[in-house]
Amino acid sequence: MHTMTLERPLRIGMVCYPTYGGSGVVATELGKALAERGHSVHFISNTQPARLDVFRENLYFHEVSMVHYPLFEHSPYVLALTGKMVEVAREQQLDLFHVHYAIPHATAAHLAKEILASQGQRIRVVTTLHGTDITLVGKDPNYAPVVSFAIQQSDEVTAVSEYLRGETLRYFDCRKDVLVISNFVDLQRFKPFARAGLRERFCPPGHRLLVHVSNFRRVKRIDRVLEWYRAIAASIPTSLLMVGDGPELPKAEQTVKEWGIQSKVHFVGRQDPVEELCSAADLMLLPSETESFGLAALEAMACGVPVMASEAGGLTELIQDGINGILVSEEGQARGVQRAVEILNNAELLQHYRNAALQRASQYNITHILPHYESLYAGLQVQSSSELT
Ligand code: GMT
Repeated sequence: MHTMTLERPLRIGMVCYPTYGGSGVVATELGKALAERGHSVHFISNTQPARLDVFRENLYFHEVSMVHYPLFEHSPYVLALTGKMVEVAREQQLDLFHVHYAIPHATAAHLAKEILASQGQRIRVVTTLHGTDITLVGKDPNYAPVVSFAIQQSDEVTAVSEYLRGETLRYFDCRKDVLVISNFVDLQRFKPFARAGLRERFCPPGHRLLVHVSNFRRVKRIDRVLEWYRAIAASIPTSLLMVGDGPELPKAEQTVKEWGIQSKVHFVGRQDPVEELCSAADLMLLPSETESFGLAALEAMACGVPVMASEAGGLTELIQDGINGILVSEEGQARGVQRAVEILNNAELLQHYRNAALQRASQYNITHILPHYESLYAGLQVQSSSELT
């Protein structure tokens, strides 16, 4: 990639969902890294993002407050967000909005940009597509034309994997290219931990420990996590750590009760930081129906944990089958389980996979990825100044 250098630190409005979902995490970690590089980063969201620490230099949070009125069955968040974006852009003299997840953030950015232009302020918009905003929700015929338009109107659009770029160009009328800037991990934070006694809390001596981390939505196929676990545990003594929560959690808890495996499957809810929990495990299970990137897999790999995942979407770009993980096709479920058992049964082979996972994760260090975003911003800065001359 050709890189450009910024003329000066920027004032950036970072718009994202605040929850534990991957897009909010990526936005927050990116914002924190940009702030350390001297840029002023103003987060705009309905609640403070989970991983954001606003007491750090150059980081700010602006809460979107909703207007409730009896006429509204659903309060119009997009309008409240747009209003807040306009206010922050004006008061902080922002150079650009970087919005994460197209729906509705890219639409709000376009509206805010037009409002600001009508008041004489020029602002740029970068939209980062994360996955379900394209592959699931965005494709819905109710949303698709709006997403297409918001993509067209953004000054730059990025996707977190080649797979997602392909899906975006295939399903949407983009009228522009989509740049791939892959997700990243902070290796200073995500690294192998060995917290005394932690593994033993979840698995007796001699057991292998599997882990799953997600927001327990249908796309994560929690039922398949349990099926994989049960099949593996039939061949080798194994326990399972389930981290996170979401709509599919009650059903999963019920299944575990029905199967009578409560003593071996541990639901620990949302946990941040997850690096210590991941580090305690031998293998992560991620049988998602689709995954534009699979940030949870990368974070596990950075902790030295290989990943058994479905052969789907961006997971096939991150995980190298037979080297640092296992990719399981729809037809290859039994074979996938058999390979997992082989690895878990062989300490030397498992260590080999662990080392390879660490090595793979090091290629996604935030320090390698951040310059790509800065270069993108620099390109916009150059365009803006050349338009003025
Ligand atoms: O599905 C999630 O875990 C949340 C969702 C989001 O946008 O909040 O995640 C998507 O974005 C992540 C960060 O870019 C990716 O790592 C996930 O693969 C992607 N999820 C899906 O594509 C299902």
